[in-house]
Amino acid sequence: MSFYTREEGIEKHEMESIQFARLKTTVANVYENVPFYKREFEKAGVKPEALHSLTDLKKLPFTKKTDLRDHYPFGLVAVPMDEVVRIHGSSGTSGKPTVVAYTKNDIEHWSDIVARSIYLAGGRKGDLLHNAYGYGLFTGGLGLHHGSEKLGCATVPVSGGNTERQITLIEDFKPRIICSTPSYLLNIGETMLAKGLDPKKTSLAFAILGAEPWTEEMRATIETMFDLKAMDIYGLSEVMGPGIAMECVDCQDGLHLADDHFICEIIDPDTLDPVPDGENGELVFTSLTKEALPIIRYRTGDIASITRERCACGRTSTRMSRVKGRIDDMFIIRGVNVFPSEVERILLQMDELVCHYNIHLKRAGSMDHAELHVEVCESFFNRLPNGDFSVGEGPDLIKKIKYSLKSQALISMDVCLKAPYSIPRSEGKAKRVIDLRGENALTVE
Ligand code: DLL
Repeated sequence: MSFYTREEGIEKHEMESIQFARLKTTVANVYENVPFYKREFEKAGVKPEALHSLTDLKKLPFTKKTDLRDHYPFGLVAVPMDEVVRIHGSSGTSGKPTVVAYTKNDIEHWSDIVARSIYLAGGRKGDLLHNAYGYGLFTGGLGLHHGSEKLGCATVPVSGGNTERQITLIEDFKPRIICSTPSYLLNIGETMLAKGLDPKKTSLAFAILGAEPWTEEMRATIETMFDLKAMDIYGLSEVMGPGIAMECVDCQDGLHLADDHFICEIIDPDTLDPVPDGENGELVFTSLTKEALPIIRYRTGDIASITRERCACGRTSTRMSRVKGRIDDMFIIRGVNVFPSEVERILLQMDELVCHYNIHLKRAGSMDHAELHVEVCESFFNRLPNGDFSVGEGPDLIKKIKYSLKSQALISMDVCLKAPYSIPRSEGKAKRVIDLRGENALTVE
């Protein structure tokens, strides 16, 4: 088994001593150089000297998204601004972005981390990599780009959108690897099929998919559609960008965390207590090597679990599960907590449906209710008289969907079937929840 770096295979205790040394440096750095952290540490009654082992990390206060917003744009930067060589931002849809900064060394480390991630996914020097993540403030495009070049791949910086051109370049350049959101790769595949092209016949062997929640069912759909292997990549701009964790092509069994650069904790988002390995909770990250914007115990709002068991590929890194969703995307219908990914998992078990759906949240009186809009596949649609969902097999399919949601996940939703291609396609992060409840109506990405 070949690893990209030695660190991927070292024993836990050796990794922990690397982590502890780096943690001490990071904590001393933020205490000295970021007034916000000095204040927060003082409020919590801790000094950097109080760190005697990794377990002391939990004495430190959490950092939240609002802390980054409150110090917009550069209030949490720990180095003089003339050492900053790059600025990125979060992909929020409204208001000001959450800003993050990088030094030259930060970009070097990030490139190494992403190069290792691409290697984990099967990429090798000399491969051609088609990068359909958006270039810009979003970290997806440039993050994958620098890692790909570092690994030695011929990198095609296509960015998101212009699907026709994506297809032309895939056909002509014959890339071995594609990077995009899962929903956008599905869109590319469908567009190929509509043009009479067979996605199975492309040169693509590996897909590096992330930036939004997706499911094993979606993986199966994409892998079959393109005849490739699809791996999950996780990251967030506040902590660095893509590459914080990456699945290996060998096992596709959880995402390998970059333990040498980040410490991951899982907490109960209500009590803030640690959650045992294997149980879902909120992911919290502390950076270990970042210079421009080191971050301490950042609450991501993402729900997942971790395991410290060695992967069958031989790597010893901590592995995290697929992200189930963000706490903010979760909605409560009749007392049941619902993540869109749970709905997706159930829908994709039905041959009559395709992976294009969204959930409309509405308020009737004091009650919230959810309406699922989901597309049927073409062959089902063609069997309906005049495309009318209220006759033929339509009502039975609605009943079947409602029953599956209720019996498998206790979810009660109204169901509206939609004609093929009637739900807007994603060119980046798919919009799964459309909140139509009153004044604060918003669309959750
Ligand atoms: O989405 C970074 C990224 C780019 C990751 C390309 C992977 C590939 P942000 O725009 O800051 O950064 O959004 C971060 O997206 O907190 C998660 O809620 C979600 N997310 C990212 N990757 C995954 C994933 C990038 N693999 C937010 N599965 C995170 C589920 C993901 N959700």
